[in-house]
Amino acid sequence: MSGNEKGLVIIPTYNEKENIGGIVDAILGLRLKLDMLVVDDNSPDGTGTILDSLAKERKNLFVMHRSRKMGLGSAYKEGFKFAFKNNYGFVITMDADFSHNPQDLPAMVEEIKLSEIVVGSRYVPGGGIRNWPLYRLLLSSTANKVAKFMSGIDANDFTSGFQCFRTEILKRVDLDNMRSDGYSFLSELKYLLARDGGKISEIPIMFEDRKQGASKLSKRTILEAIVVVLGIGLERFLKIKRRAGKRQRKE
Ligand SMILES: Nc1nc2c(ncn2[C@@H]2O[C@H](COP(=O)(O)OP(=O)(O)O)[C@@H](O)[C@H]2O)c(=O)[nH]1
Ligand SMILES: [Mg+2]
Repeated sequence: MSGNEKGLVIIPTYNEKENIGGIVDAILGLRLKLDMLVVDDNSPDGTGTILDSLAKERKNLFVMHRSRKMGLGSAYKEGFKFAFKNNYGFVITMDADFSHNPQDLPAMVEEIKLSEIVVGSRYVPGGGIRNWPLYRLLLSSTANKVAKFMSGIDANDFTSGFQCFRTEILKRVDLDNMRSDGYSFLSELKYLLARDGGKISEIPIMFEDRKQGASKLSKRTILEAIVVVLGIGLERFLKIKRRAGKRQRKE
């Protein structure tokens, strides 16, 4: 890749007024070659209005306003399309609530020079999670282990929302026909890319639960995401079994 290439950080927001100013400045303050696109779903707490005034003074910040809460996955899709249209070399997905530490961005930007997909991973040595309730820890780590085993894909954090993709590789995915629009979108995306030969490289991150504002994810959504991860693993697992069965019958 050329060293002059620009990346786009995409952040979806819903009611993040306590975090948004801080995260925008923490990212732009790194002085990396990064623009930011925040996709706000008409947050009732006024996050969108704050963003508009921030964008007036920051030429690297773009804001997309949607009319209602439409889910994380669809926000990312819109962000990816913006990146295609504006010829960014790579995109990074991140949360607004500081669970993903902006200080990890320099390592990610370095790594994407050598890889197609970089995942900020909580489940590699050096990575981890701080302050999550036990049930979320258990659900997340188990789902990720099972997904790795069943999918045969050498990655340890399918559900991580902190990741970086080369734009070229994202263009190969049929975004409009993906099955998930919500939280599970990112797991499905990583699976589809890796299944088609995309190389995932992981860097360790410490995920910290938000200090301000509330999580937007209900227990139901979290469970749904885990079911999708397991479904992905299972689909592949069954295909391998079926193929093995056919081979045996031939012999
Ligand atoms: N645009 C948009 N952003 C969302 C939506 N749901 C969650 N978010 C944002 O997605 C990120 C992750 O959500 P969060 O509630 O922190 O999830 P958790 O950390 O897994 O509990 C945050 O930046 C949220 O503001 C949504 O429906 N639309
Ligand atoms: Mg969060």
